[in-house]
Amino acid sequence: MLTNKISKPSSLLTVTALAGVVSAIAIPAQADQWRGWNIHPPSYPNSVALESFADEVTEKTEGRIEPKVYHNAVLGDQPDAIEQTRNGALDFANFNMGPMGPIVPATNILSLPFIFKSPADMYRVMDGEVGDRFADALEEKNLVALSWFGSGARSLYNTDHPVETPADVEGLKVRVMNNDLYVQMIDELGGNATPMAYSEVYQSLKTGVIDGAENNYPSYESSGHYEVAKYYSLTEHLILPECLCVAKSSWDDLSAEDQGIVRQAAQHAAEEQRQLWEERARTSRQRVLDAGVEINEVEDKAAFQEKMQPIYDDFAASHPDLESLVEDVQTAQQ
Ligand code: BDP
Repeated sequence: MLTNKISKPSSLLTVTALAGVVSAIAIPAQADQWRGWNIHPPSYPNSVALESFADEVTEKTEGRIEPKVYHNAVLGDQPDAIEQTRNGALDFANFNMGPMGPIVPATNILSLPFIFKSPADMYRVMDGEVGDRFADALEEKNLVALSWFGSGARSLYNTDHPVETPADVEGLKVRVMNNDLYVQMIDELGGNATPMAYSEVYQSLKTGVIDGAENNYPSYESSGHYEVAKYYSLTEHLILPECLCVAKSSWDDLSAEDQGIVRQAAQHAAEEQRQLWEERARTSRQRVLDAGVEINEVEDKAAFQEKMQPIYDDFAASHPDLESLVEDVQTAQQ
């Protein structure tokens, strides 16, 4: 008879050992559940690509990593989400480089108006050695940029009139993303800049807190801003890259094999996003036209470009260490 011979400590040991066996059977490999931030609705090109990223990672790691994407900024606004990803509270995200400037000064180069000649030039620069230097700067702030998404070109829109010359911006209250550089951008044109979260723009346009904002076709359309701000003027002043970024702490926890899988999935996601983007930019343009939006070309873009010169001068004066990178971005497009 075993019963009365088993002392308490050893029976506890048995229970603990058994529990270990049971849990080892129930959860063969502890899945790493990753939380991902996304600002856009599920049908947006970036959202679809992020879902593909999540699926590919889950499949290829055989469930060791299970990324889940939270759309529509339910996990917070972009500046908040950047902080949360830097400190590891979030594991991955699709971030625009605009609101990154206050944290990673080098990325402000990407926000210098008209720095990129076209979206194709932006892709070429970011996919090459120059792009790697931006990724290095991000990594110093605990964000691992695995691939670059596109976001077309941003143009000004407002509730009142077409913008054809810089003088047409005078006195307009224009929402910008959270970055002092954009405040200066609107100031130089004689407007009043209001940094504001993306989620607040629709209501603020509607109630007249602001007169306008600036964005690409897909965001102008999917956010509904076109319903209230009917004049879309093709200034195309910003061509901003976006990253698929992973929190450094989450990245460092991965085996080399899983890092390879995650990096490749991020690259596939960027390819998909860039393709979907082209289609969506076209359909968004058509949707806003059908809704009665007035789109105007800006004949004299040089007039806007000239107004931006003080931003370049001030940036050079305040960041002499970044001047060579500014030049490299420019010469890589020649
Ligand atoms: C969209 C970007 C998004 C920005 C948004 C904005 O994809 O990341 O947050 O513009 O204007 O085009 O805030």
